[in-house]
Amino acid sequence: MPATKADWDADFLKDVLDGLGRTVKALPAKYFYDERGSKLFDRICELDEYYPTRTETAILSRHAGDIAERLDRGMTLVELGSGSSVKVRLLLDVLDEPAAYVPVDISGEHLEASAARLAADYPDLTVKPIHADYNRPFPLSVKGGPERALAFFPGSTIGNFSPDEAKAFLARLGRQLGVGGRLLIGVDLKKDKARLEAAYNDASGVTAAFNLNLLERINRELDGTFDLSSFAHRAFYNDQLGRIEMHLESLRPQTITVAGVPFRFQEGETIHTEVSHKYAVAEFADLAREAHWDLEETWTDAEDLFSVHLLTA
Ligand code: AVI
Repeated sequence: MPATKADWDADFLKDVLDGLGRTVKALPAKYFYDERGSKLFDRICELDEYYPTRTETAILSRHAGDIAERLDRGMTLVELGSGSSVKVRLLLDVLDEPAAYVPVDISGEHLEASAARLAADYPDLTVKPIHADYNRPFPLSVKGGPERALAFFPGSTIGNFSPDEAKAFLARLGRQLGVGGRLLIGVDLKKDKARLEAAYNDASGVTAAFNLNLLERINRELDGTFDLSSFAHRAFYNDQLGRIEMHLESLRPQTITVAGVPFRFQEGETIHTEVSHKYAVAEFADLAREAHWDLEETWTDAEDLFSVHLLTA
């Protein structure tokens, strides 16, 4: 994990130069989440078209008691990509004397502010934020051993990995927690294409702003020269691969530079910025099994839009 701000910037620069230098240009989606990007994502979660957040919240609210009953007293709750730490409150409200809450997030300022708010609202809870990219190993110690560890990975963020990456990530997480560790994970389900595409093409343009903010961030932090008005947000469902793809399309032929390095764009050429895979319940169960997790329970909503799974390592 990068240790200092300069190391984070060096990683960002390296990933951007590498991604824009490819034949098919692509940027890692994790860089969406600077301060502004995190706020835009919070707004996405409240959009009418973006059903995952409210559907997952409803599932968690409805089944929180059932989830808590399956867990021991004194669990340490580790949230991967904790963002604003909103949904976790549904669990903290019902868990039997949780020992600690460990929010892990790549966005430092957002993490500190959210952790401070949560600590103020749960004065008896130990809150230990970790500023880290949870895709890489980070130090984690759980009082009482693996059986007391509950990783929480909501929001279908697992969909932002390819299936192979998701499997590797889950296998690594299982090893990190140890045998008996638990995982509560939200996974967006396959559904009607129009519904999926509307969720990533909202009428008020918040998702477009979220996508374009990546270029603004490159301009600001890496001395980039992107003209934002000459790139457009594109999002569509790829049926064959079972995923939403987000791209930024160049609206004209142009050359931009990042830290002085030039990159040529054809008109219509895109930068692939995100994948968001959707899984049938059985597909996710297979993937989890291949990553050495046992599926304990799955909860869905009445429309089968979204799923929440409890797994044991
Ligand atoms: C964080 N992640 C699960 C979101 C998703 O739906 O894939 C990110 C997002 N991108 C555009 N809208 C939301």
